Amino acid sequence: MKRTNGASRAGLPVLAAVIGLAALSVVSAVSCGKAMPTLSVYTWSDYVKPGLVRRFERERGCRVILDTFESNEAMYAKLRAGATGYDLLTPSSYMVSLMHAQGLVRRLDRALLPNLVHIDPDYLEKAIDKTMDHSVPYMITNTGIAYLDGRVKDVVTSWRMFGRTDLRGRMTMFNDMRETIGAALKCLGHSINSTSEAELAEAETLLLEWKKNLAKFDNEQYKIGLASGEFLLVHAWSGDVFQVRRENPDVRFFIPDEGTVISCDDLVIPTDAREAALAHAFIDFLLDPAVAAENTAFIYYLCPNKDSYPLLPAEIRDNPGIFLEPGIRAKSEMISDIGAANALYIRVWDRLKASR
Ligand code: N2P
Repeated sequence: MKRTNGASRAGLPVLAAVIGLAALSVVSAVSCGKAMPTLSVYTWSDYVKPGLVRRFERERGCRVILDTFESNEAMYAKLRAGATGYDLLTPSSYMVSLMHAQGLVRRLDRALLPNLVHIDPDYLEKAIDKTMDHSVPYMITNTGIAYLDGRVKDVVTSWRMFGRTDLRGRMTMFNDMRETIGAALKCLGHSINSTSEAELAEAETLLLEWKKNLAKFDNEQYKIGLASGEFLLVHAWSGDVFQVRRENPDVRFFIPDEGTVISCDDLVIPTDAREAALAHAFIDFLLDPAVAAENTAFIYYLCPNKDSYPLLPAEIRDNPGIFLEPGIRAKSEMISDIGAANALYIRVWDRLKASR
């Protein structure tokens, strides 16, 4: 009896607290009788600082759900297969032009995006959507090669490293048609946007030779694999490499002398978005110079936001893998939408993936 009474006396405040908490969470999930708005973002992995997402959720009283894709083509295929429910996407610019041509993305409402004034005009000059009609540049990626210092001998800063038979089984290249064919084209002195059948045939021959040395084609696990020493040399995106350098200081990165792929991933709102106003609010939040600098300092990709540059730590401002040297930049290119010639790339890619 005593124990029961004691337990129930102690239990009452606990019960009241539980009911109170439950009531609170109902209040916070419902505002003015409406469910809490949810922003559904479909993006690359490790591509936004989690603390900033939480800050936006708090400030706007909303939830943000992040779903990830590993390549532009995989994202596009999923949308074409009927995936709906996304409010914001971050495809690379060449994929944005294709999606725009197909009516898959909305024209942006500039009145909701006052922070567009911070975008770097030098970048916009080279951008495909120069007026930011339907896309806003989010992050710039430089593609290169990462390796483990002390574990790879005689490093030459060239795409030819993938031909090194002594590294057989310990290297990876991207599971990304345009990036990987682009690397071979660049190695051969051709454009990453070549539409010449002869040049693509040359690239295919080179890739078939490189493939024998690769452990796999991969876009996400490679960085952990490099940090752990499973892989010694990998085809890599700049920010991913600098993120894993926190775990293994022997990780090194270079942009091959032949030049490379520079990509910009853009923020776009799909035509069928349910939370377009909230998507605009999130874009504008990400473009605030202080937010952009904090995001870049965490993910190590560069947001082309001119007013964020002075706020970046020296480690980022002086990093030639993030701000490319002019000579390398001049030899590098952005992937463009090559229209019908894409079929040539698909054929090369399919044969490469099927080869043994
Ligand atoms: C982030 C992937 C980088 C985006 N994990 C490639 N454009």
